Amino acid sequence: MRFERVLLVNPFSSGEWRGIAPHIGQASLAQTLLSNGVDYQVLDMNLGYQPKHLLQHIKEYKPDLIGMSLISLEYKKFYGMLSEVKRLNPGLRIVVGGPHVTILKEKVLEDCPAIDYGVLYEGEGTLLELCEGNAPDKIKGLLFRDRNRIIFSGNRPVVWDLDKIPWPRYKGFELERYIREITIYSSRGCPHQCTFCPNRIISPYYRARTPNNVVDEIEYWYERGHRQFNFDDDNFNMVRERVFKICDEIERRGLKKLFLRCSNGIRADRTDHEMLTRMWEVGFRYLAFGVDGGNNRILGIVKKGETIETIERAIKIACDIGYGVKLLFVVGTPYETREDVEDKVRLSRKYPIQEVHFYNTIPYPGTEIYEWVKENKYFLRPPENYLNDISCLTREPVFETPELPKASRIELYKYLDGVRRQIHREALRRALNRGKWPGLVAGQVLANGLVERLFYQSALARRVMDNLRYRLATSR
Ligand code: B12
Ligand code: SF4
Repeated sequence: MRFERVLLVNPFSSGEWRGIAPHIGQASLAQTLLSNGVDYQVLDMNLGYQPKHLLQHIKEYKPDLIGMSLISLEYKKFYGMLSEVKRLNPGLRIVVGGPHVTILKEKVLEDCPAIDYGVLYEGEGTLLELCEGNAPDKIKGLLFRDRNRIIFSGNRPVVWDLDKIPWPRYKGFELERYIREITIYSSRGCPHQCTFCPNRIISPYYRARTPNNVVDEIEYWYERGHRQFNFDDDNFNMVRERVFKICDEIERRGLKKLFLRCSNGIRADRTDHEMLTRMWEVGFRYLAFGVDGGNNRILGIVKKGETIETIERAIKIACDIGYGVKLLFVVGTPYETREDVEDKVRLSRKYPIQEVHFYNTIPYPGTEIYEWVKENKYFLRPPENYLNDISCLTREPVFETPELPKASRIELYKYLDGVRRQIHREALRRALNRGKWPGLVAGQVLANGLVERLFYQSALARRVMDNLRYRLATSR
């Protein structure tokens, strides 16, 4: 069966990330469809669309395939949405992809009879072959139904040359409704094996686009007036040489007044003074570090593969150069004690950082932590429930340990929220002292929960914030 009209849907619509940036996975799928002449439209429910808008869109566009991206959070709601779509449009085929499907596999089609196909891992090639009308059993990476059975066609070969996947031009996306920052995914995957991280299942092979290809994307948007870019890679600085080459290429092409961020976390052990100085020269101003442990005991237990000394050195270099620095910690991992958590707090207070996040640890199926919690019967709620309604930002623990029982965890998260607010206030005070008020207001609004949520409800407010942030970053 060929598919000629595809409606790509991002159903996720709650929380503080609302309407910030288009879904990169969907943008990448869209570009592959566009490059191969398959008609598509996009509905990003993160922009405030409701299920009734989805049904209306289906009525007007008359797609023959719905392509929905699924993360685990709120998956039951999305299953309900798809069931309603199918009930009203029985002939319409539904394909789903994304981390939820890659992690739970057949279970997704078992639990939601409305879904016809599931795509595991990266979906560009699989979706295209599906649209081209290939037999499902010949399309690698596909889950499909054969009478009453759910069949997996087998893993698809890894795409080692990422330059072969066209980067997104966002045709059909309401790009003007998001902040003006363009998200760049310059590499995929991560070779590390942190025990809490689902990336080892979702995206275990590290591959990188060539510097030319990455800077082509930046230049394309630069010519259209964009100056802000966020590298959302799992591991942007994995290959040192590549980072330098990207910087050289940005400079060679004369792309000036850029504001570049790495908000998803770079590896401290791949960072050095020379690299961060070079990155600063071409416009990088904001870096996040996935720290996760506050001392070597916990770093060892979570298999972070780096020491606290290395991490501290990287944070210090970044702060000394002048970067806005964000630290990311998972809290409550196995064997972690209250004193270990205090080490995280001490580390966060030791350097003039701009932001910190203390995440609730969520055991995702397939991770080492998940197996450990399961074996020890430490779950406070069954995974099928917490995967649906608890995220790393939620302050409800989903498992406990002898070192940190449920009550201590709840109290701890409250305490850490206070520490977080304090650190942000401190950053605000420092910025005020330096006379950096416009940017610091922007930074703080971005960093503080309530104001942040209020602002993200409004496209106009987002635009104002965006401008302030850019002015600060480029004034240094
Ligand atoms: C960048 C990122 C973000 C960015 C998104 C930026 C953007 N513009 O898209 C921000 C910061 C906003 C974000 C927010 C959140 N994120 Co996030 N994020 C990521 C991250 C690091 C990369 C995702 C990405 O862009 N990958 C690159 C693209 C190309 O891949 P992709 O999106 O996976 O899409 C490919 C395939 O999945 C597949 N595919 C996807 N959809 C579909 C649909 C169809 C039809 C088909 C055929 C295929 C297909 O094909 C795509 C192309 O190859 C991942 C970790 C990771 N490495 O995956 C976490 C991750 C996806 N996030 C996660 C979570 C939980 C969240 C939040 C809920 C955070 C929270 N509150 O706790 C929010 C929800 C946001 C939302 N509205 O959806 C989890 C999901 C876990 C799970 N099991 O579901 C992950 C895996 C992180 C983690 N380690 O826990 N996130
Ligand atoms: S936490 Fe970071 S370094 Fe560790 S496996 Fe995940 S992406 Fe890689």
